[in-house]
Amino acid sequence: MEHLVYVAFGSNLGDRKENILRAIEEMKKKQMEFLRISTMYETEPYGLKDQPKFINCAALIRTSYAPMELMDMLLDIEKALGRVRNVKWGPRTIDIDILFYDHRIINFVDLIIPHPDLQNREFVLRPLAEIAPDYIHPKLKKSVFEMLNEIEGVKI
Ligand code: PH2
Ligand code: MG
Ligand code: MG
Repeated sequence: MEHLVYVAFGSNLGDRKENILRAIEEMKKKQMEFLRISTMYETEPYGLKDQPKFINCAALIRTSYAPMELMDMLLDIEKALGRVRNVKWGPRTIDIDILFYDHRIINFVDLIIPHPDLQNREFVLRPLAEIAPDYIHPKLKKSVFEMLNEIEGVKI
């Protein structure tokens, strides 16, 4: 079975664009097919503010991995690219998050999909709006475009 999955990339250490491009290459080697990739954006740090600026982008992939399997592979790729986890929300060479997995709602202990904070994150919604403005959040029942407009405070 093939699945459509939206993922978000973030990096704020080292060569940030190169880190994201390398993550994409590693994912391609593991049977994740890229259907769309957004522009890369430089963004102000969200949450923990005292850290370098990020590069963020989003992509749509097609894969046959189950959600947990996919998450494990993405964590392995993060490790292979030198990610060390210490500070929550702190600086990282690469972060790969699953935003949406088909239209499913998943609440495992260590994997929640849709990503639970995506509706509050402009650095996720702006690139996502380039590649999936009409995708409807399966829990909030709002499109990516609507969610982005809400946090921007922009009237349609
Ligand atoms: N990721 C975080 C915390 N803050 N800020 C920006 N701009 N971009 C990120 O990818 C990011 C963040 C934790 O995942
Ligand atoms: Mg993240
Ligand atoms: Mg993550």
